[in-house]
Amino acid sequence: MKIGIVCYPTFGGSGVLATELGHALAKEGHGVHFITYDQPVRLDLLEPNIYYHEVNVHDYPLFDYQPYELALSSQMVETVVAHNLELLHVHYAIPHAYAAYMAKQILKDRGIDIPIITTLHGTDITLVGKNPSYRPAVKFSIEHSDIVTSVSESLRSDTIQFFNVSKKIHVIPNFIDLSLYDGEGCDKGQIADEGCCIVTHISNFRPLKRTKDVIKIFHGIRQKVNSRLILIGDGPERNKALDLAKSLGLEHDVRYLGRTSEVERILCMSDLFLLPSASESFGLAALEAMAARVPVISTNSGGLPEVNIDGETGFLCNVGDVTSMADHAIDILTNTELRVKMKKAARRHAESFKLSDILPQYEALYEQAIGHKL
Ligand code: GMT
Repeated sequence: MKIGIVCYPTFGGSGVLATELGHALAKEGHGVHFITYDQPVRLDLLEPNIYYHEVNVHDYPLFDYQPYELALSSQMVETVVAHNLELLHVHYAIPHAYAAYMAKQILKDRGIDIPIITTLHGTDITLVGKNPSYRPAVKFSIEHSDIVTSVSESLRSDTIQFFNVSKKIHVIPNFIDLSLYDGEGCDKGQIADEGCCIVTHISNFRPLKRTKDVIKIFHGIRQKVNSRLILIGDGPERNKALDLAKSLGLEHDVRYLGRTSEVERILCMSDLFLLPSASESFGLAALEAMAARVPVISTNSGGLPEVNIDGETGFLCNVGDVTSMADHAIDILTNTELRVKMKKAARRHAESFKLSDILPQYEALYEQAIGHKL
C-alpha cells in the first residue's frame, strides 16, 4: 500500500508512535510518506520505502497566525496526486483530521477518493479538543473520518462522552518494539555508585505531567533509600521542577539529561519509573519502561490502568497523592522479592503490546478503508 502519515514531528508520544508505525509499515514493504512541517525526531530517512514531504508555511505580515491547516491540506493533496497514495493516516485530531477532511474534498473534485484514518492520542480530545474554540471542528472531523482509532479504551469512552459521537471508534493500543529493550549489560556505574537505586522520569514537562510531583515523590524516596533521580525530556515546567529539587536539597541526587536519544540505555539501568500525570490517555513512556523490565508508579488517570497493572507491574495512586506514591516506591526499592516479581510482570505485560500483534490491526483497517472506497 502507499500510505501518507501526518503527525507532529516533535518529542511527544503521538509523533513517536506515528514514526515507529511508519518504519514498521515500510519494513513490511509499504511505501510510507510522512507529511509534516519538520522531520519527525525518530524518522530515519535512509530507510527503504520512507519518504518525507515538508509542509511549508510562508510568513506573511498580514497574518498574526499563519494558516498552517491550509498549507497542510495543500501538501496532502500534492503528495497524494504525485505519489498515488491510497490512504492518509493522521495522528492527533487537531488540526490534522480537519486538514485531511479538506484535502479529501479537494481531491474528490479531481476524481480521487482518498480514505482518511484518524488516530486520537489524548489531549486532542481530553484537553484541547473539548475547548469550545475547537469542539465543533474536532467533532466534525472525527465524524467525517472514514475510520477512527483511539489508543485506549479510556480515550474511546472520553471521546464518545465529550463529543457525543456515534462514529465507531476502534481501540488499537500503542505498541512497543521489544527488541530495542533486549540489550544486555547495562553499565549502571556510569550514572550511580554500586547499591544506589535509579529512579527515572521521561516526559515533555508540560503542566499535566506534574513534574513537581516527581520531585516530591523522589524527596520521600531519598529520605529512606540511597537513590538518584534521572529526568529525561524538556518542556515548560523543567526549571520549576529543577528549582524545587534544589530547594529540597536534592540537586546532587537529581540528574537532568534533557532530550537525550539514549532512552533505552537509561531505562535499562533504572529500578523504578515515575509517571504522576494528571491525565494520560495511554502513557507510552510507562510502556517503554515496562518493556525494559522497570516497575512503574503512576496515577490511575485516563488509560494508565490499561498499561500499568496495580500491584502487579507497579502501583497506581490518585493524582497528587505523592505520599502514597513515595511509600509504594520505597516498598519496591527495598523489597527485593517484590521488585524482582514486578520487573518480570512489567516485561510480561509489555509483551502484550508487541509491535507484531498491533501492526496487523492497522493494516487490516487500511485494507478495509481502501476496500470501501466509492
Ligand atoms: O503526553 C503528551 O504530552 C504528548 C502526547 C502527544 O500527543 O504526543 O501524548 C499523548 O499520546 C501518547 C501516544 O499515544 C500517549 O501515550 C499519551 O498518554 C498521550 N498524552 C496524554 O493523554 C496527556
